[in-house]
Amino acid sequence: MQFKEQFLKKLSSAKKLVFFTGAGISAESGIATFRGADGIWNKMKPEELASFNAFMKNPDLVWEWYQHRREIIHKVEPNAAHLTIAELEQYYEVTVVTQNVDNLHKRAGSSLIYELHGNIERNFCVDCHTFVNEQQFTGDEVPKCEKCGGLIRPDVVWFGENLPQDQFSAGEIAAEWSDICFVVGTSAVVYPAAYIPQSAKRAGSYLVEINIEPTELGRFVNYSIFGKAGDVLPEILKFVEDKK
Ligand code: BJW
Ligand code: ZN
Repeated sequence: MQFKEQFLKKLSSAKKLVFFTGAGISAESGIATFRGADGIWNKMKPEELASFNAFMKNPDLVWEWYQHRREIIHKVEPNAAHLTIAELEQYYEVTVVTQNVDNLHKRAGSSLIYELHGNIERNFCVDCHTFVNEQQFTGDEVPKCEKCGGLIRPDVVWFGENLPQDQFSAGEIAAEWSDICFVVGTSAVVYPAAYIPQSAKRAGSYLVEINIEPTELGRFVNYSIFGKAGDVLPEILKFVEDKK
C-alpha cells in the first residue's frame, strides 16, 4: 500500500494520535453497520428502535433487539483494526474516541477510550438510575428494577438524548491536542459526535480518514485513504515499526 509522503512525514514526527471510530471498524468482526448497503437502518427504522419514546412504547421489542446484538457481540472478536490501534500505544500516546457501543476496543487492549454513545454491556433503571449487571438477565422480555420496579434499559445514547458530557469533552480535547486524528469507519453524519474531527482539524491536527467509501467529511480532511480499516491500519503500523 502506497501512502502520501506528507502523511508519512506527519507519522514520523507525531507524538499524539487520536482514533475517532464508528461502526465500520467493527464490520470486519461481523457486526453490522447502521447505514450503507447492509446497514441496520435499511431494515429497521431508527425512530422505532433507537429513541426513548420507542423504548417506552414497545420496551420488549427494543430490549429484544439489544439482547440480539449483545449475543452477536459476545460471539465475535476484535479485528486487525482494533488490535493495531492497541499496538500503536508502543509508539505513540493513543486515545480512542469511539461512537461504538460494542466494547471491542477495550477487548483489543486499548487503554484510553472515550465512549460517546455508551456501552451495550451496561444497563440502568429508567426510574431510579441504578446500574444493573447484564449477567442477571434471561429471556427477551425487558427486565424490571429490583429496587423500584422501573424498566431496565441499555446504557447507550439514543436519538434526542444527550451524550455523556465527560466523555464528549475529554474526547474533543484529546482530538484538539492530537498531532494526527484518524477518522475510521464512520459516515460522520451523527451529531454532536461528528463535530469532534472538525474541532481537531480547526485546532491544527492532521485529519486522516480511513473508509471504504467517500463520506461527508471527505472534503474536509487532509488525507482520505480508501480501504478496509483491517487492511489499512496494519500497513500503517508496518511503516511505523520499520521506521522506529
Ligand atoms: C468501513 C468498513 C471497513 C464499512 N473499513 N470503513 C446537528 C445536525 C443535524 C442533526 C443533529 C444535530 N445535532 C443533533 C442532531 C440530531 C441527531 C443526529 O445527529 N441526527 C442525524 C443522524 C440527522 N443527534 C442526536 O439525537 C444525538 N443527541 C443529541 O444531539 O442530543 C441533544 C438533544 C437533546 C434533546 C433533544 C434534541 C437534541 C444523539 C445521537 C445518538 C446516536 N445513537 C446511535 C445508536 C447508539 C446505540 C446503539 O448502538 O444502538 O449511535 S445511532 C448510530 O449512528 C450509532 C452510531 O454510533 C452512530 C454513527 O454511526 P456510524 O458509526 O458512523 O456508522 P454508519 O453505519 O453510519 O457508518 C459506517 C461507515 O463505515 C460507513 O461510512 C462505511 O462506508 C464504513 N465502513 N465497512 C472502513 N471495513
Ligand atoms: Zn429502579
